[in-house]
Amino acid sequence: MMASLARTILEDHLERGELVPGQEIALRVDQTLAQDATGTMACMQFELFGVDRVQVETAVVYVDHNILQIDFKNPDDHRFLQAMAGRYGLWFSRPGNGICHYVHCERFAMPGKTLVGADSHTTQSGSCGMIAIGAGGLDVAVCMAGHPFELPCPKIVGVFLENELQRPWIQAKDVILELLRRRTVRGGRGAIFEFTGPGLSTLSYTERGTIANMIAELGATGAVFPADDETRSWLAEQGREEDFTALETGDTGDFDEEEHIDLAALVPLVAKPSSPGNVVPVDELVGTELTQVCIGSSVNSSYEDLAVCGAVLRGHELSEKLVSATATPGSRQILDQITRSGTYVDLLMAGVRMLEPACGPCVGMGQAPPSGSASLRTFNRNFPGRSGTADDQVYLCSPSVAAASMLTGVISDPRELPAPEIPPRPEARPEVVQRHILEPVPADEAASIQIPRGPNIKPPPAQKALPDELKMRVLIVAPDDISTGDLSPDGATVMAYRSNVPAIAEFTFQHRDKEFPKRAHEWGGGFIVAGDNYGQGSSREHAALAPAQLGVRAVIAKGFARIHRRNLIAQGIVPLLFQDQADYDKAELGQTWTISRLHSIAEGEDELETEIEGVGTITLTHDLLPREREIVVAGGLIRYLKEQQPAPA
Ligand code: MIC
Repeated sequence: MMASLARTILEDHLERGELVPGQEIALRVDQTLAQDATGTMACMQFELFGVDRVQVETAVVYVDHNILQIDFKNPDDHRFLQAMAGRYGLWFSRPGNGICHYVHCERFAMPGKTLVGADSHTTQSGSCGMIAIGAGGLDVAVCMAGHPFELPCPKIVGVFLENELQRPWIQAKDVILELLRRRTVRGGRGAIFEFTGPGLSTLSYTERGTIANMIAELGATGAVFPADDETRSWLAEQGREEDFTALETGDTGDFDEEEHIDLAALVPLVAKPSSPGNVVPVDELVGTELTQVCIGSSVNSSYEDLAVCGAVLRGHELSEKLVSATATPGSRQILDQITRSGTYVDLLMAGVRMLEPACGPCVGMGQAPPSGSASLRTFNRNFPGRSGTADDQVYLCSPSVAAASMLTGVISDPRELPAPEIPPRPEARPEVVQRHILEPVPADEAASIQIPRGPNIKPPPAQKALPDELKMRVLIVAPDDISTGDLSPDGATVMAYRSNVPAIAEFTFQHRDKEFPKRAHEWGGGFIVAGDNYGQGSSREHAALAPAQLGVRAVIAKGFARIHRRNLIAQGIVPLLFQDQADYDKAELGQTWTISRLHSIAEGEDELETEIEGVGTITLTHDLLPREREIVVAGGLIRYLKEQQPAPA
């Protein structure tokens, strides 16, 4: 019996704890990544630890999110990050080089290693036989400063793949959409999905990347693929064959749970508005009118993804029903390849707008669709308003469904098309990317690098001690599945304030409750009450930093998403749970709640009496792990670490 690869890598990196699902563990981290929208805050928090140089083998900062330069804010951030990278020994990937997940897979991912990244889709590097986990900026900063990464030990779900995809119309996207269809956006919480079985060898490295990227949509901790012949030839093409080590994934008997997927039986799937878990077969949606179709961007922007679309569109034009269509390659290498294969011209001539390799429309960085209309996208998320249009109707699909729909202007089933002639992938030229990833500056030169801070770059707000008793008002009663995009919205306007917490706080809950920040100011802070899966989606710690800035001291929910739960803890907001979920219904806007004996959490207390004015007493509880108890009582991770390790004299 083969042992689970995920468990083997976890074991190799275990610094503290036992590999028992749910128990607190700490892992040695080999690599970190951050991008510009999360990286400025991560870097400023790293500075607080007074460490002279990053303490991991490889740390990279990518500029790929806030790439619109319509005023000084984003370019100031880029200049800051370039200088920070130079000063502290990170690699710096310039804007235009590509999306962090793609470039990391091309240039840095390595079998058997661990990667912690300030972006939820860091999981994409799991395609290379490594454990790759998304985290908040502060957790990544702590790893860069040499601390291990703390997390609840995940369970391992073995996903057995049988047979082969019916290409070109059934694609890797349909595998991950199938998992989302079965399990929904909450169905991967606390788990690493390990892919195995006879169908695996038929999936290319970038197809595996598609699945690993979107494992984040299940709320999972990560995805792991083996390092096999496919991985070896990918690394060889990247001029990195020496980074290869063969690693097999596990077999029946070594997993906590199993899933079985017959690749040959899959049909094209589509996630309907406005959740990646809202998945149905394309048949149910055929004929839905569209105004926009977008391919590429954060996921499905590999050579093969774009080439199939180019081949379908060759010699045709976009339907007149559409207002626009876009294509975004994942990296400068892919842009180079589609240029040489003719795909670029195929797309261009068909009328597709060719965008630069960056996250772009996936995070509402341009290309918002017309009001109230349907946009079909090969992206990973369709939370309400994420596209930049408040009443958007975003559908998520594979590249072949997108290509078929570009021809017709309505959602279409690609299986009705004639077989396309897909141009083979031209040999990769990794230097087109590598040249623009600036190397870490040697330590002796680095010490003298000055770090320019533009006027929008403000220091991270100081964390505050947690009082033993909190008597505050309920600022909002929110439903299930609140995303971090509800808390700290996507899009060019808001994301330009990622380096300025007081400013970005004014956009908290903008799409759901415009008055929230004003109310929080007037009431001197308060509590958020929410349903299950609170904080699903991205890793952005701004979804915790901004409420903290507005005086939120606790979130009381039916359940939390993994990364956001940890971000709350790290930023000094207590994540509490209802002992009796029916008590959620007692919550009302404006009520005063008194939560007592909060400091007893650090002594092992699990139940907190809470008085709701005019209603009575309820019991709140929590699922904090031993160190997390101490972190919340200290008022956040920075305060906790400083208390543990007094600053050098
Ligand atoms: C996303 O896809 O939601 C993002 C934008 O990449 C985020 C990171 C961010 O908000 O900066 C993520 O996935 O963590």
